[in-house]
Amino acid sequence: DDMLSWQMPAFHFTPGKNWMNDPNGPVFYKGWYHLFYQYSPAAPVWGLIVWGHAVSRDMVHWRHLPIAMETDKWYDVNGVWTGSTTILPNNELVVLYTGSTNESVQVQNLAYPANPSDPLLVNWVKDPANPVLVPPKWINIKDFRDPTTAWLTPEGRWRMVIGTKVNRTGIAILYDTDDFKSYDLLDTKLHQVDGTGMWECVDFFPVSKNESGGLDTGVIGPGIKHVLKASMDDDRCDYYAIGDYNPKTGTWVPDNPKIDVGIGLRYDYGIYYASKTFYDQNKERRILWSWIKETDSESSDIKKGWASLMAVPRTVALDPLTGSNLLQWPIEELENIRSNLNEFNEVKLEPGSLVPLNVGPTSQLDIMVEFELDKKLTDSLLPLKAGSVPYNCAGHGGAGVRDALGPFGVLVLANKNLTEHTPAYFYIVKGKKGELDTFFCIDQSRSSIAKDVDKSIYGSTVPVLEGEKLSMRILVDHSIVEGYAQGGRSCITSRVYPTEAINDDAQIFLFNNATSITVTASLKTWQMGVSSTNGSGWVWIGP
Ligand code: DQQ
Repeated sequence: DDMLSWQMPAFHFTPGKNWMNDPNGPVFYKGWYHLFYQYSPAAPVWGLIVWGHAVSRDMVHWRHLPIAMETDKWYDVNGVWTGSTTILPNNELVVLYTGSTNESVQVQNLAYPANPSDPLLVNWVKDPANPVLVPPKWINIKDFRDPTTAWLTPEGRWRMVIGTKVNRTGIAILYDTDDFKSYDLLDTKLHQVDGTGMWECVDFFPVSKNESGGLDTGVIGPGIKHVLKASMDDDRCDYYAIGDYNPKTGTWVPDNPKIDVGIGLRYDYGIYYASKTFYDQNKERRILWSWIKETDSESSDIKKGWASLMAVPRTVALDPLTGSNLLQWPIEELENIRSNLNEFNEVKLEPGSLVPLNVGPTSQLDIMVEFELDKKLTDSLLPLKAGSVPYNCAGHGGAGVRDALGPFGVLVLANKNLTEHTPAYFYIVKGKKGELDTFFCIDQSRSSIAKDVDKSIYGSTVPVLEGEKLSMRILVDHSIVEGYAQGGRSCITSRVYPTEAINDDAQIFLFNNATSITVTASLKTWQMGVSSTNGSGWVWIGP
């Protein structure tokens, strides 16, 4: 039916049919970007997982390849689970992945391309030495998974991280190896945080304080910080922290213990899980992939025949201005599928205004907006009273609740009478000490008149520095809306399932629900990928 087929994204990766979860082993090899992923070929629900495989020249147009690894060995017969690729100095690839054994023990296995001269890497060999790692005695056999990319230590050994937990403490442990077959567990833990539960899909990588490009995983030295990320099985969110890594002791310490892993910063304040980065040596950048699940009902997924997509690949780097958060931004290749630019300059948004924008079809859009506020008004705003409940996006009723300095932003996937619409907005409050706090939110509460879909309100604070305009970028692709505030300091991914605001009936608006401030908006919008797709899936464009 039209509504369900409309939900298929056009420029986000999906397997087309059935179920997908975590991105696995991303790598650039002989001119091709490879994406493997947790794939359930039997149904659009999680089940017996194999490695799906697709390749691309630009991470925008994809070609699906045969399943790379099946559940055909006793050590992975219950699932070929998440893993990572390492590029050896001679340019050979090795993959480490978690297998769920015939007894559901989580073990680590080694695999490599059957034919390294095949740039498409169609066939894979599992090493006869598998499993190469079994859970140490002090770890539960079902809490030992998702090996990272390995890197060379100053001693010339390979080192990688695995996530685990003991009781309620989430832990990242390190192994050193020379040949990827026998391993030494380090005595120290890379890091651990009490009360966080199982750490899935741990990621660990360096970022530069001075340069905007990415760093290969093993790079250490002055001017370099290290990011530790864990996917929290407890609340299904990806948390990261920035800190210092000591390769000698094999430990990592967060810069700010208050925003430690599992406690503070998230890659994304919406739906975003089991993400993984890789160093793209082709363009010297670090790329972040992430699984975005469905938030409708399982019966809808079965009806439409597919479930889950990948967020658009994002570059990640340390924010040079704050030094305390990452910047995530859609890869530049996505700009190649932009067309039909529409520009609006200095649109005045009086308190309570709603301005329709005529930009043509709106189910595949890239929107970039800047907002300017009258500084005198922000100065005159009264600080929060002692004892009053601080604002947060989820708890204050969404985009319909009006206050002095917000909300204002963009409505996407809106129908004519606004019974369906998804607002992305800023909301400014003056804190108890008189400081301005800016929130970036996406409100799904009226995104659909359907009853069986998630309608949470997502968001968090976003750092805004002196003299900066407020800016947001919104990618709309049928059933996914991705928001990036302040150049990617804060991101929100939401899945929305309108029933009426689809096809030609979907519109976008600017809005200002603030009661005491006029906001000036300037924006650009582009159609995304409309020439190369028909809006219902992927079109392969050959090399
Ligand atoms: N998904 C995989 C596991 C991983 C989890 C299984 C995270 O390896 O821990 O499909 O979503």
